[in-house]
Amino acid sequence: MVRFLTAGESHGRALVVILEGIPAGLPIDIDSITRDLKRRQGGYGRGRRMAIESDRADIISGVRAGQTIGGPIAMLIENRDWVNWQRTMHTGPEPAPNATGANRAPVTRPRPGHADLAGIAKYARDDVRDILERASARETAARVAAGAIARQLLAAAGIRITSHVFSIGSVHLPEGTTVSFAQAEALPDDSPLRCVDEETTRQMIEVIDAAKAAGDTMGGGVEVIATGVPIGLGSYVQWDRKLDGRLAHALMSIPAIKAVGVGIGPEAAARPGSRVHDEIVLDTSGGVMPFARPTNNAGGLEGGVTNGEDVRVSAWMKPIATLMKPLRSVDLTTLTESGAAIERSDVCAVPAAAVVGEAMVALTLADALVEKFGGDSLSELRRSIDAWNAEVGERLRTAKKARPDEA
Ligand code: EPS
Repeated sequence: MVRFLTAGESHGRALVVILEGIPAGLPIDIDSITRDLKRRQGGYGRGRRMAIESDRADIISGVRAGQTIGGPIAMLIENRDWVNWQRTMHTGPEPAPNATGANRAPVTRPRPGHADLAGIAKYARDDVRDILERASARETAARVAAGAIARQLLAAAGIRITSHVFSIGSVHLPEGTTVSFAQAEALPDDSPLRCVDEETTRQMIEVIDAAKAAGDTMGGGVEVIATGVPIGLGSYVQWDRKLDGRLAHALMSIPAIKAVGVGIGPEAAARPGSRVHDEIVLDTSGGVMPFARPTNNAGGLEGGVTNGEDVRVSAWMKPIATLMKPLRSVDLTTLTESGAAIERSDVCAVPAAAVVGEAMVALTLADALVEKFGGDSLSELRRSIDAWNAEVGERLRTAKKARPDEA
């Protein structure tokens, strides 16, 4: 089982992640972890915090001489901003004598849309900071570090993952556009919005600029695509083994994600079956299976099982909850109506959500891969993937010949 836990507050000392279940013998490329962390920090519409941070994951266990050794992989990502927060975010009862940064007043006006109000009620805290620090999307840096390792495991099995942004607010890619894996993968790391269309990108930038000028924020939609995924991951036999459900959970758990789609998603409910289901045709071009699917409306998942096509999942993000022109709230100390608290924040973090989405899909697929093919070491895992590919291809190619003999 590939699983992970994160810890850390947005303005605490560091984020921590423990990733478990990665087989031994996987070479770890630190630079590609750093690259994913950097991609998460980018995108048009990010706030000043991203200028302070330059995220790097320090591997502190589970890897030796550049290879995984089978034990839990622990990583630490330091918050550079910590120097400005030591007198507010100290873990001891008092700040250390040499603590730096301001001693900030408690946050008392919960922001609509954030975890603030529900959090203070649930955890019996008075200072909203006790809630927002952990509810912050800063935590997703830890997920991206873990996801970067999951991605390296998947790459060893021939699976690659990419993403793109298809909408910001009401601006979206032209109706009917399908973005191929190759198109999304070709987006440069410094692409402003991870959108494949230039004109749409221009309009998205305009919408973000207008929101910023109005003290407002913007959400949008992202799609994550995985290619090279073997047929047969996940299962239909029990509700919690369905891979579409597991991917939906993984994506929905990203802060601010309000809806998830698989393949054409909600559009499938608006079309007749004849325009939804992907036909099966014979293909003798030498792939693992003698079949092809001319369309992929299902997003590579049928019955909660991968069908060998690209896995395509979408997530819709709401606008960030911190508004520079705040919505109405109530001050918890005076019980009077007042504008919600203003924390430094982003105007739009949809491109970052795409990168976090890649990480969550990578972690979920890595779990499904290890579940199906097992193995404590990479060579063991690879052997069983190769054996499966040979066996499934052979069986499906010969089945039709075998039938007359049986009669
Ligand atoms: C984020 C770090 C945060 C925010 C943002 C994402 O840093 P700070 O609060 O210091 O500016 O920029 O978080 C939120 C929008 C949120 O609602 O929590 C990050 O590392 O991605």
